[in-house]
Amino acid sequence: MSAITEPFRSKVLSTIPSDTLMLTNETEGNVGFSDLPNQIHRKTIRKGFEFTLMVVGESELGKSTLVNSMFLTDIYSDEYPGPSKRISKTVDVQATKVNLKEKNVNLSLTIVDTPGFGDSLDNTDSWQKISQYIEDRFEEYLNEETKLHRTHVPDNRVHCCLYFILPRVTLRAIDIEFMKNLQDKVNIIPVIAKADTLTAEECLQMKKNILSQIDLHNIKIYEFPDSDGEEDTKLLKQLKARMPFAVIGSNYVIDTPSGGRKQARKYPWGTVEIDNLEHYDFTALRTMLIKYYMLDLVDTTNNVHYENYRCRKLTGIGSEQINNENSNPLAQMEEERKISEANLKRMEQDMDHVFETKVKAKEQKLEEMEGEINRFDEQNRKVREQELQELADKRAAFEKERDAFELIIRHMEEMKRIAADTINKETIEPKEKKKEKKRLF
Ligand SMILES: Nc1nc2c(ncn2[C@@H]2O[C@H](COP(=O)(O)OP(=O)(O)OP(=O)(O)O)[C@@H](O)[C@H]2O)c(=O)[nH]1
Ligand SMILES: [Mg+2]
Repeated sequence: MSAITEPFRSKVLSTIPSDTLMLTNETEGNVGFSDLPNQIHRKTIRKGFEFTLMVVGESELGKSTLVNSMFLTDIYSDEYPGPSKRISKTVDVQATKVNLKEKNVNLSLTIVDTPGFGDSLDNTDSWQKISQYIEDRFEEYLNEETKLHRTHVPDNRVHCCLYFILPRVTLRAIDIEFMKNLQDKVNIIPVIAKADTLTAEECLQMKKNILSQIDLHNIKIYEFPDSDGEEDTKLLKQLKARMPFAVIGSNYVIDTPSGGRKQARKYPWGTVEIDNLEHYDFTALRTMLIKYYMLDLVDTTNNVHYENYRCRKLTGIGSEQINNENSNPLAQMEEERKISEANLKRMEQDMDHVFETKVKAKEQKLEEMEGEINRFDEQNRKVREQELQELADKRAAFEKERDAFELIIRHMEEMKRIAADTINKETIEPKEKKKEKKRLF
């Protein structure tokens, strides 16, 4: 059935100049809202996507290698190594941003690394800085969102946390503690790191152990949703059944006999392609995380974790606003005064915190700039020294040449003088001889 009645359509069409009519037979009979998905598609393509992936796990578990392998890019390289290679290994949180493009789609990817996690002798509370980082990003987002003038609210919230587990039989206390404390703040996907160090049976056993421990401790990890697209349902179910993913990563690429190129790990006994689903779950993880559920991770972050945070934040303020109807007006005023004071104090603390963060960021930037300037100065100094040396060499060469030239000049003048003397002598002598002759006569 047509959405516009025929007489109305004729009326509308007759008011439009004929040369501007672009309707084809195909679009006639539709008002156009069937094209909304395409509009959304075009709009989102134009805007691009933002995604933040956090990697947590002990040093040397292959976090950076896996991130490189997953996004087929050198986010970390010899020139720009992972944070643990650049900074001291205390639990710190470091974000690296890269812009990726695949076909026409732009992805602004932020990788958040946590160098030093689990490296101390006492790892109690090593999750705290990470938790704080996640909350700080929520707070930033909340502040941006509640601004009077907001155009684009940058989304730096952590959308997914890959938690790397040591390839050893079961979870350790630190793993359980981390997941328990962060489960309500971020989508956690546990992965068994360096799975090539386990036999197939050990790997299977480890997966079972991890799942039962997660269950036992009531830990909420990210649940990939059930697919509703008929085509992929079976595949996604199979991939999901592989959780927790046992992964390997590699920065090496080999040429395959079929003429292709693949990321692989080389061992003394042979080569393993990291995307071989027969052995490892790298492809399962990448497919689920990037191809199918990246937007779901963003949505869950927004609708569940961020919403939780907002609620916690708002009820934190609201719970103090207890309105005791039975109290007398003076007591009520006193109560309100206390609430205002508490709110003021909280705002002050928040502002202090924002200020401190900003100061820290500024200081870090200044340090970096100072480093840059020092490097620049050092370079300039070396260039100047080299130029001075070259100038000194040129001056010495010039002075040598000048001395030689002056010697030649002096020599020539001497010669000239001798020649002049000789000529003089020769001109005086004949005259004297003539005089003598005259005297004789
Ligand atoms: N056997 C094996 N080694 C791996 C794997 N992935 C990475 N490695 C090696 O492990 C070492 C550490 O890898 P990285 O990717 O730097 O590890 P990381 O977790 O980022 O280390 P930090 O940044 O120091 O915390 C490197 O020598 C890698 O080649 C893997 O899947 N299996
Ligand atoms: Mg690293």
